[in-house]
Amino acid sequence: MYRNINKELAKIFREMAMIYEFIGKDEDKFRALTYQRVANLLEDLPDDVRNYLISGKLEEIRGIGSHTIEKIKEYIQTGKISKYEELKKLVPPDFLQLMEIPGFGPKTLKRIYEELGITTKEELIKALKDGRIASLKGFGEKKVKNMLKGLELYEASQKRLILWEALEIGRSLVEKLKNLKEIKNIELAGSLRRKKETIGDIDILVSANQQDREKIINYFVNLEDVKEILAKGDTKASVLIKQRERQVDLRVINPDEWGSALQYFTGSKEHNVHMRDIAKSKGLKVSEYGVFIASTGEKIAGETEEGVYEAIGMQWIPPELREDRGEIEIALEKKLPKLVELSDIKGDLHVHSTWTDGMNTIQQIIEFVRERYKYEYIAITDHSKSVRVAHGLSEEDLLRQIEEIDKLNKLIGFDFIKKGIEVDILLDGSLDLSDEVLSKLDWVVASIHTHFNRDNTDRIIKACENPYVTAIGHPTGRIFGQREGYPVSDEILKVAKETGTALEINAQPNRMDLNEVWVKKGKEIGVKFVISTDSHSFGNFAYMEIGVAIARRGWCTKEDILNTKSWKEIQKFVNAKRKKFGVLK
Ligand code: DGT
Ligand code: CA
Ligand code: CA
Ligand code: ZN
Repeated sequence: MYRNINKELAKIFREMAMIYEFIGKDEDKFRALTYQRVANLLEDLPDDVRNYLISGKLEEIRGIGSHTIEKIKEYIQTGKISKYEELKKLVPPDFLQLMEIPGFGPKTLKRIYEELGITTKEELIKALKDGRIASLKGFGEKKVKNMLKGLELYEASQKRLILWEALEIGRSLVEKLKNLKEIKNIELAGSLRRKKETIGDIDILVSANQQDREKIINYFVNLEDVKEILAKGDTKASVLIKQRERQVDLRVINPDEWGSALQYFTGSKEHNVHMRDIAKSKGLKVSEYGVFIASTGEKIAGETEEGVYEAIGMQWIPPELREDRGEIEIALEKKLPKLVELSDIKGDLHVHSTWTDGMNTIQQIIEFVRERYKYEYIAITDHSKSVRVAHGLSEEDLLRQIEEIDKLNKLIGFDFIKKGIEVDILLDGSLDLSDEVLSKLDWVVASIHTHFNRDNTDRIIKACENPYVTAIGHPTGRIFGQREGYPVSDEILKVAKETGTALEINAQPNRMDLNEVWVKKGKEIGVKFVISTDSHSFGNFAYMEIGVAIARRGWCTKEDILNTKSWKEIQKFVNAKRKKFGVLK
């Protein structure tokens, strides 16, 4: 039975780390670091931690000691960790949640707690607004403004789930429901099937015979995930689940209505409304029960979604396009593009290793990726020197890394690992590493990691004009729940196209940068994109799916995405830019 115990444990270890930081004694700092590391490791295990325990492999992981293993075992056996229960009592309950918010770290909260005696979120907000916190030594107006902004972004991010999180939850529920043999068809519907970047509630659609409905609905509302039943009827139920207290709607329909119900409950509402208008003009009536001839009531489609669209004279429309952004007109002409698919992806061109802030060595990454993915190449793109928190690479470091990659590739027998960098774009738009060293690389991602408050169009344009920059990383800089993107003009699309620079669709779940709106605009003027996971650990490679979803929602075909191409083709793209700028003959 699927249960994301790795995540549950990671959350507990992360909270224990924050509590130790909050207590803030010298000997606690070390514990905080250890637990933070354990949390990262757990979150990143590609398989259930219980399998690691059984096979004895948990002990082998560097950074997981015997005390940690005891705690993990305790949690698996009892559902609790007594040390955690003990530690929790040392922190006001509201603060545990607040500590996740940028600007509200454990040290900040500790001072607010000790110096102002504040113990609840409500009091804290009041003190932020009435100037008490601003007057604390070292705080000030600016910090308070940032804290309030952080809180606002955090609260907004709590209202809707980001796609990846919702997919994980939705899929695990679908897995559980699949235990019921009475279920004939099951599918995630609503915004989750359309792969929207944020998800309000999770919709699950099931088909089954009439007499089995009750059993299915009862099974659903009694799942261990369910915190509260909001509504329960003959054909549907709504619940709040424990994870993030999210609403999940389940609908059970007849097998011969599967297509029309799936179409209806996938939405979007705007798409459905427009589609029904078209049907009406053709003398048809569309509902979740089928497509009917209006005059006679005769049912002409409903069993399959393809059949529903066909009955109205349309091509089947991929769910990601169903936003009434022109897809209906084009489907009537039967001219929809063939959207890029996850299976088209041939490699990942933004990956971090232990050379900077990644969790795994290049060798470990090679083994993992080659075992799990059918990739033809990946690029190691660690940070450059000015990103100090990530221990960025200097020119010399990078030359050493190039040597190591050469050695590793020799062992593999071909150049699987491409030599890359995520070079920092400095404030004046120049790059953090010399052209000379960049010229030795196969792939250069240039990214902004500082000065998020200014309009950064100029920096990005200047980076595009460097002959060696092959892609701009996370071009708008937004991070869900933490910060809005910096202002940047869509002039960068034009410049990317003209200079032959690719733009990244960064698939980190809290980035999704570029987003679908940018991608669609860029695609229309011929910009090339690269979908990258920006992996810092094994689990991150799976985010490729998110990036592909953004590309699909931006109407991209395989042709628009560079990393659907062979390395030879990518090299042509890289060299064309170098030739254009006269650094390659
Ligand atoms: P969300 O949950 O805010 O992320 O967005 P959706 O699209 O999942 O919306 P939701 O959960 O309210 O409804 C699921 C689908 O059901 C929606 O995409 C289309 C369909 N639907 C719901 N209400 C209506 C309605 O009033 N009219 C029409 N035509 N369709 C509806
Ligand atoms: Ca929904
Ligand atoms: Ca819903
Ligand atoms: Zn990166």
